[in-house]
Amino acid sequence: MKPLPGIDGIDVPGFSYLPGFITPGEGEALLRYFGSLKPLWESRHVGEKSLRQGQGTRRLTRPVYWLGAWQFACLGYYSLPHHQHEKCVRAEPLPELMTNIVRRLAPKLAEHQTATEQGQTPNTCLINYYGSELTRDSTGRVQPRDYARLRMHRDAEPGPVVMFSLGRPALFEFVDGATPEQAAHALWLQDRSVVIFSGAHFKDHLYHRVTRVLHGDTSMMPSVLEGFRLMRVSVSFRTVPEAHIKPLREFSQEAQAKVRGYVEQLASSSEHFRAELE
Ligand SMILES: O=C(O)CCC(=O)C(=O)O
Repeated sequence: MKPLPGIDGIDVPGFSYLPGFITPGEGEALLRYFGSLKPLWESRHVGEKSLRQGQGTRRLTRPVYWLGAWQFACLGYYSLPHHQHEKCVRAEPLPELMTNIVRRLAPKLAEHQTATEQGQTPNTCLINYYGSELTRDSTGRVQPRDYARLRMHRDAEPGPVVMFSLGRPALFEFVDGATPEQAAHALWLQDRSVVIFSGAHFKDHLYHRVTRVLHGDTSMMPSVLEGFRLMRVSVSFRTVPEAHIKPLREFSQEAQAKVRGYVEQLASSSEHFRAELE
């Protein structure tokens, strides 16, 4: 199926695409803010069985940063979407810049919310940094390796998913788990666009993924990690029950030990995580 180019808006039950919803000024300010964060390239949780079978940890396909609550991969976020205990570590709050845009989206969001979800606003988000890792080959030449993709998955948090896109266009696909080789819907997400999806078809039945990000001029993208060329940033907002979000010190010793290395990395540039460690 030929992907839609992402130039025109889309509004069908369960799916809205709003090109240019984020203003150029907001887009620049968001990129400056994302550039001020130090994302983590986390490793996924590996179950006991996989460990026994000799499988090591697997790195996520891209560096990430969470606001509101950090749902660490090594605590099982990606492998156990329905587990809620010891999953959400209290993180920095969303900046006003982001909450203002989400507030402007409220009327559209309300169209996607069920009667019991009305009035809820997302309280956490995952910032995905898509790009190429720059490594040197044996002759010293820089070899970019394109990591700009995200495997098929569903977001398990309740309510609609809201996503921002900034930077190079990304091919976003919905797929049926029974036939993942072909996309059920495909769309190029353009710079400064917003997507909202919800309901039985788009959120609960289909999976979604990012299969590629277009190469091209990335001069407006900030540099966030050494040896990494950033091409695109996406933000997916979620609503997590506040009762599930805990400060790290309230986690078990075992869970704290799993994430300590990451929190130490975050603490080197985050006041919030520095305080968490103390
Ligand atoms: O990068 C995107 O546009 C998709 C992000 C996404 O699916 C997610 O964060 O769960």
